[in-house]
Amino acid sequence: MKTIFSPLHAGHSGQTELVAGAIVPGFEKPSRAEIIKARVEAVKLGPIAEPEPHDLSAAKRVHDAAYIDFLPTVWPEWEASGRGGSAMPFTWPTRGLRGDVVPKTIEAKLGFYSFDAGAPFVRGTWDAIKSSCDTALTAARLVKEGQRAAFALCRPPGHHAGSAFMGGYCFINNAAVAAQWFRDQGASRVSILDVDYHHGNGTQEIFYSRPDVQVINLHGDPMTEYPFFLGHADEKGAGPGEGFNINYPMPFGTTFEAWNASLEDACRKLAAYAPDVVVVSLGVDTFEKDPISHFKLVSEDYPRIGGRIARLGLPTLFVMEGGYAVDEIGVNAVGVLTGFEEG
Ligand code: OKP
Ligand code: ZN
Repeated sequence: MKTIFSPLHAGHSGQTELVAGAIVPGFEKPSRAEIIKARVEAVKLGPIAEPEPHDLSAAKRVHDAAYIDFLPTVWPEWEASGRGGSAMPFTWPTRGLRGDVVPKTIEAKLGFYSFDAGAPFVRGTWDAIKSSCDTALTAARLVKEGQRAAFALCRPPGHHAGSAFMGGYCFINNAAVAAQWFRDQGASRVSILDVDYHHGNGTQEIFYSRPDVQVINLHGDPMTEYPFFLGHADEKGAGPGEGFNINYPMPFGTTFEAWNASLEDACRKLAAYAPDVVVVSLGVDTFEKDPISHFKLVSEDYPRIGGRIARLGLPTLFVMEGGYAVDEIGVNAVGVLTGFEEG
């Protein structure tokens, strides 16, 4: 299958994050994408091409227009204000505060458009966000034009970004933008299968009241795992979307056997929905050696995941999300893709 990759991801580099009370270098770093790209080349998965630029109208189909227009202003305003380090918020309009007035200070605007401090900006961040979204849209077009599958090697990831908020390394929800683009191109139904270790809260929020996009998530139980405030099994969709959101929260220590039982159930529900296309939010932070996660999958499991997805027999867009064990991220992510091609 063809891979879409943009070198502009590399400008989103040197961000810092807060971990257990300490400011540390970010886990979501450029080498992640470079190592996956090197593995795509090593196993000869297929050609690699750069994304075509798109205007922001596709992103605005799932995100608030003011939110999208805010993103390119963040770094210039942060820098002009004399602030240093990575641009990130400190204050959020949580319960008891006003969430209906956009303040004027850049740090406060970041709080207005975030759910955590986990999506830091540096100088190259906007160009990386834009190229990541373009990567998903360009790969989506390959699938629309008849390819069985395509790989959007997106960085930064997207599944924590909601209609009007960033967080958890995510800014634009690449998978959601692609799913909506398929709908706008004539697909009747789209399924999003999110196998990243973390719950895709942004994707869930975007499609929660809609029957035309089925959202399925396999992830660490939010009672004990980030993003904590969404991802429970009783979140099944609202109104016309009732029944079209499906969550599989799993405990720390989950091995492939138990994880795969959830995948099997998910694939049956997906097949019953009979979508025209599947968008896979592909995270490999379920890996046993992932530095921020707590599942126990091993490298041999990833091709089996790809094989199961292939047996759905549906056009499939893979969109890269998380995975922080950089030494094995290429083997694991591309393992899903080679397993798909052999399945
Ligand atoms: C992004 B993706 C703070 C820990 C927060 C954020 C994880 C974001 C994961 N001490 N970690 O779903 O892989
Ligand atoms: Zn994750």
